Amino acid sequence: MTDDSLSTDSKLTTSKRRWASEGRFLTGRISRPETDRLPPGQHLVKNWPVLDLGEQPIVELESWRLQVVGGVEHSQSLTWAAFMALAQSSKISDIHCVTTWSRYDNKWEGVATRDLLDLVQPRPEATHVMLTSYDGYTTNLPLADFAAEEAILATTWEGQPLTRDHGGPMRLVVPHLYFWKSAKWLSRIELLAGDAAGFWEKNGYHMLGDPWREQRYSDD
Ligand SMILES: Nc1nc2c(c(=O)[nH]1)N[C@H]1C(S)=C(S)[C@@H](COP(=O)(O)O)O[C@H]1N2
Ligand SMILES: [Mo]
Repeated sequence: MTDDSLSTDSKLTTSKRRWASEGRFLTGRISRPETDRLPPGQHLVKNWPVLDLGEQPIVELESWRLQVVGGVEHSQSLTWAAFMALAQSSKISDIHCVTTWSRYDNKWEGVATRDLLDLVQPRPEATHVMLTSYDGYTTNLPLADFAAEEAILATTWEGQPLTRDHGGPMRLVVPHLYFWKSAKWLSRIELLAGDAAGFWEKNGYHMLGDPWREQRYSDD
């Protein structure tokens, strides 16, 4: 490899190297054996239930925007075309809903949250993320969890465009947390210097929501 090729990719890899050196997004999680795949208190479903506040917004691609703001070097207001021009990834993951259903092996395509973070460059003080959606829903999570390897801003499910009832045209999927953290119809990602409660978190749900530790309610 020449010095030239090192410098051309440096813009994209700088933040990754910095995060790696800080150990910033290392959550210490390891892959689990198949027998230990279902978190405590969960049961398996084959269908995919729809859960939301009841209003499923119609978001036209022409007017769709994804804002990334707050503790970032390069805030964004991405059009659909700009979003689809970002590196596209594919992930397969399990869903764990706090209402006790889990669904295995969901195939998602979209933009890995890490690739979006490479674009915006989080500032050192950013520790948490607040997500806001087109239906007014909000939810919060630590930046390290938002940046997890499996986390994706999904535009397809099982090879088909994400349907409106499941959050189309784009939703977040953070599979290692309860599914209420996976905002449907996502419109805004704000990086914060501390934690703040979103909709369900203000209504008694856990600030983190780790299914493996059964963090359903704020006192769990
Ligand atoms: N914008 C938005 N996102 C949301 C919700 C919501 O009401 N509005 N509900 C959350 C909850 S509680 C769950 S369990 C999942 C359900 O996603 P699904 O309907 O695709 O199964 O979406 C989450 N994301
Ligand atoms: Mo939920």
